[in-house]
Amino acid sequence: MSDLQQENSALAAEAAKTLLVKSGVKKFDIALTLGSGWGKSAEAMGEIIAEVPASEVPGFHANGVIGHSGKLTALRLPDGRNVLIIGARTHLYEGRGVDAVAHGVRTAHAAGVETLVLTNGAGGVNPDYGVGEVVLISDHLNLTAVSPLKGAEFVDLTDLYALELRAIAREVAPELREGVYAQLPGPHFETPAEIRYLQTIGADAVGMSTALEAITARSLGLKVLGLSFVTNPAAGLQDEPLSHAEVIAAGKAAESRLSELLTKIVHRLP
Ligand code: 8IG
Repeated sequence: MSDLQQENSALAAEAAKTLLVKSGVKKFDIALTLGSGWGKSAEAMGEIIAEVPASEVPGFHANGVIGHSGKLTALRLPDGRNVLIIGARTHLYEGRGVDAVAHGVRTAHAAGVETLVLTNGAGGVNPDYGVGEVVLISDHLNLTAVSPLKGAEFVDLTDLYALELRAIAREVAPELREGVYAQLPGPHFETPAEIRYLQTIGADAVGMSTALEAITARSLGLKVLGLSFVTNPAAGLQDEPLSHAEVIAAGKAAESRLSELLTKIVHRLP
């Protein structure tokens, strides 16, 4: 392991220890990262055993984006498994670098997690997608021009979004369509020309998270499930300009539906 990687995993181990001590559990089994629209999803899933502000966990930052909670929550599922809810995702556009983006996933791994559920709010690139639709991520396009990995770490990303977990999600919600998620660095939305380009190269949804986290997770041996909540048609696919307010409103409208869906899926995870 390189010095840089050692630093990353030491910080993750410190963060994991803080979370385990504050929650009084030996390990976490499942971790969830909640994106735009998904913020309320945790509450119905299990019993809250601890809520920790991001500022109290080494390497985490309250990111100040409305629609993101800025805290980490420990839950106990009805079957006794422990879930870590990461409501404090760091985005690449915050400018803290790719290690800060990967830190939540590294922390989950250091806390014992083997299964990771990544959720996000996304723009619909596929013109068939409706606002409010949830899409099961089948694959991604990492268009950030960076990797969370350093050195000669040639990680295979075939079936990065585990077939087994996607099958479970479809059993719970047969209406879910699968699609390819493109991560761009943001923070600006795309131009209509960029959306036409994304359509050409095979993207169905576009956002500013998830792909880098999924790569980190795979490098650590975690199983990944990804879910996109379509909050807006991507640029040029509707008459109005895009706004963050639109994203927040779509999230509010879908809150309880997303919570129910995610609860059902998490309860069925192996
Ligand atoms: I929510 O249309 C959400 N996040 N890049 N484009 C990008 N990110 C997004 C979008 C979108 N909607």
